[in-house]
Amino acid sequence: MGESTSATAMDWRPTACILCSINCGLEVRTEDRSIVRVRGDKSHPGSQGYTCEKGLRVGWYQDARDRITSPMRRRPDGTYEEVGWDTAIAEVADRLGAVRDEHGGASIFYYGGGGQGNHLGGGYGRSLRTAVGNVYSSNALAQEKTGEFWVDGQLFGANRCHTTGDYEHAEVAVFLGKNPWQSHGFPRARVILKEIAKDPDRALVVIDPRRTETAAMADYHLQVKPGTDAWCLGALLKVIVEEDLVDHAFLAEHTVGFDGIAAAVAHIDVDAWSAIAGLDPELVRTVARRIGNAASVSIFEDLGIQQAPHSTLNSYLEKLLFLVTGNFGVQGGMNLHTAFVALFGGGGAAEGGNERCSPVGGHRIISGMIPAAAIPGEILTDHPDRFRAMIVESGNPVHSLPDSQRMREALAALDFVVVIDVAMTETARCADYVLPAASQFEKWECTFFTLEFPENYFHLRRPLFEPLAGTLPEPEIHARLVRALDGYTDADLAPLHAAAAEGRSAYAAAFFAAMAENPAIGRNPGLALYETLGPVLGEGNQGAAAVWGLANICFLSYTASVQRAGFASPDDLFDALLTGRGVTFTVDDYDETWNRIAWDDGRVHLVQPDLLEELGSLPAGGPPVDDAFPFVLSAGERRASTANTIMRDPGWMKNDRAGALRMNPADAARLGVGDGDPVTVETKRASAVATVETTDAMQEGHVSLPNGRGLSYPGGDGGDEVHGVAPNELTDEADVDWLAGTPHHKHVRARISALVGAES
Ligand SMILES: Nc1nc2c(c(=O)[nH]1)N[C@H]1C(S)=C(S)[C@@H](COP(=O)(O)OP(=O)(O)OC[C@H]3O[C@@H](n4cnc5c(=O)[nH]c(N)nc54)[C@H](O)[C@@H]3O)O[C@H]1N2
Ligand SMILES: Nc1nc2c(c(=O)[nH]1)N[C@H]1C(S)=C(S)[C@@H](COP(=O)(O)OP(=O)(O)OC[C@H]3O[C@@H](n4cnc5c(=O)[nH]c(N)nc54)[C@H](O)[C@@H]3O)O[C@H]1N2
Ligand code: SF4
Ligand SMILES: [Mo]
Repeated sequence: MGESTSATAMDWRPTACILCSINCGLEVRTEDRSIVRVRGDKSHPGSQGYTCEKGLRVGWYQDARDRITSPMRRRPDGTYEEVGWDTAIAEVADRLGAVRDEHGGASIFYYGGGGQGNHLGGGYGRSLRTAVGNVYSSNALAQEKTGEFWVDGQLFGANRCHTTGDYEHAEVAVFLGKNPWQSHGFPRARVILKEIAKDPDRALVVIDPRRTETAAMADYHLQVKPGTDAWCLGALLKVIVEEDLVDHAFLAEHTVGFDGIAAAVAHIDVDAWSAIAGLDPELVRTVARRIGNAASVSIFEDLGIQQAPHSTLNSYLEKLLFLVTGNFGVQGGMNLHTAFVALFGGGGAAEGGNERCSPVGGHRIISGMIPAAAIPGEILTDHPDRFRAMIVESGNPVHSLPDSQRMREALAALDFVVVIDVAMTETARCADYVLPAASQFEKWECTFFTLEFPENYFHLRRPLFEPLAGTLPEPEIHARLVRALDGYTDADLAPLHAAAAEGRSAYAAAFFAAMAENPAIGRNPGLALYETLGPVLGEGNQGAAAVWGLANICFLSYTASVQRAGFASPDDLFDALLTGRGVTFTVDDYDETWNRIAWDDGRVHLVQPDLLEELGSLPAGGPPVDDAFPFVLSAGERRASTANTIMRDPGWMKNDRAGALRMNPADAARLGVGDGDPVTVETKRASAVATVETTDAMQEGHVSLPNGRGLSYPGGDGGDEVHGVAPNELTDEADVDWLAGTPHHKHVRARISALVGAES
């Protein structure tokens, strides 16, 4: 291309992929306001140059043609008009203030705070929540992971005790309702999967009703019938106990309650339970022995069990499997990791918490989150404590939560809704005001998905571009709203401005003193940093300021681990992060896991009576069948061209734009349809038209649709184009786990029929 080498080297700028929780480090080249070239960043400690095909296409996010470039206000007729920022801030603050003053801050609900690539804005949003007196909140984690967090809180004492696998070293890696080939979930997933698959001394186990890309590589594929994991896991545990494959030394030293577990699985008939799960009992025994005899086992549980029947019980049985075999706190096994910022925590059996309930339905609040599926029920009622207003920040609940129709009704019933987003999303179209955010490449940004062990990584990204004209980064939006709502004044900030001018150590002293002494600062630490430390970080760096505070908390929480990573002080860590490259912020020994247990006795408490009771009363014939709806629809499969609703421009997809309904050829033959044919998919809530793709990777009776389809995007003729089925038009808010309220998105009962003649 005729450029000099040095110019080329300078042109590649560090950033990260924003399409899944792994956030692979990228190096990109830009032109004007676009990302034009992408490659993996070899210097990133987690991804080490790795990307999947999606990361290379991340420019489609930055170039989206549906960005909002002005605050939008809804007119009485439902259309939107552009208003200036000063007007929007004044009116949004006014309306939130009015709801707060009339009904109390507890009536203002907060949803979201970030997607797969952006948590910093939600961090700054804490101040807005404080200013309006917000009490109740939720986000996407409360429709997938809260059951698992609750189980962690029981076993280890606190919900923050999150287990992570060590797939790089595991002799046996088990993927339970998880297809890492497509969905990742751990760094360099495809590389590591291939390594395990080709090593004769290691084994890959996949538990999935579908022959996924991962299952096709596996040594053992337990191809369960959809919704029968509790039986499959119960049978595996029974074999391990019955054949004495448990690690007695480990159990004696580190756990309490194993006798209770042995008693609870005694009734399990391995042959019968395997049959219910559609499995050969000999294969179940073989896999149990492989797990029981391995030097190390790591297990990844994900949506295939978390969004399916017996969700929380499944999480519990999964953890018992690695615990009774002693695969915890060891290399290649499961461990408790650090967190740059606690993305979830708040509760656990040893620390109280998990005791609060939602104000209307009395739903269990886990790690501070109301079950996301319960939100409409907290609004569509005349209960005096119902939610009256909602702030949505970087979330698309109308599209992503069960029963989109009900969610739209709920938003319409509120006194006030404000959405902060980059696009006029399905949710934004239900708001009174939409505030346009700068994109994730137009501001300092990061995620708090710091879930690795023994080395853990954090990546603070520099902006690649100025904010698009008319948009603002979230800290600026929050700072303006908080000022309008009386959060703090210039007088509160003056001493911090003065200290910031003197340097970092004077600033630190002044900041921590102000936090303790001045409630206006104590309520708004992130924004106070943004306003006072931010300006001295250098031109364009203001948005990084709150991370200085977070680096201090991280250093205090994990001092030895941060020091082992080579940082002698919080400022050392912060300065490393300001380079905009991924950083290893903690280094641990496997033993460190034991220091992280929250129970006073330092042991794992194995018995959870409610879940053992659920295990004991599983229906003898397996999950109920509904003859009116003979298919099980998994609504929301991860594929090569899905990325939640982050990519709105259909142009980013290389294939499968319509988001095919995958189906076994025998089912298709019975229905008289073939590849590319339209069918009607009906559930008890709604019906939709989908396009068939036949594949023997699906078992009979099981069909699947991808996640993230059915988005509106401006088409060529000025109108909106929609590609594929929005999965939650078909789901029901009532189909949820009894304990955690997680929805059964992977297990939606459906009826399918061929669309013939004029209709098609
Ligand atoms: N390409 C891509 N990657 C992504 C995302 C994306 O949108 N696209 N999203 C990211 C997000 S937010 C998440 S949470 C993760 C989710 O990652 P995964 O959980 O891996 O994703 P899914 O494909 O939804 O579900 C996993 C598997 O569950 C299986 N399954 C369905 N029913 C059952 C059942 O009854 N039992 C069992 N055992 N399995 C069942 C499905 O066949 C599927 O293979 O992916 C992340 N990564
Ligand atoms: N039926 C079914 N439903 C599902 C799933 C399923 O498998 N099946 N999967 C579920 C899962 S696991 C998840 S995690 C959720 C995900 O669903 P959501 O949490 O709703 O999130 P995302 O689709 O990731 O989109 C986040 C929002 O952030 C916006 N955004 C992007 N960049 C920025 C920014 O810089 N600032 C701001 N303010 N906004 C920005 C995007 O436009 C989008 O509206 O979906 C869930 N829904
Ligand atoms: S989608 Fe995930 S695995 Fe793929 S490049 Fe992006 S962050 Fe990496
Ligand atoms: Mo997710």
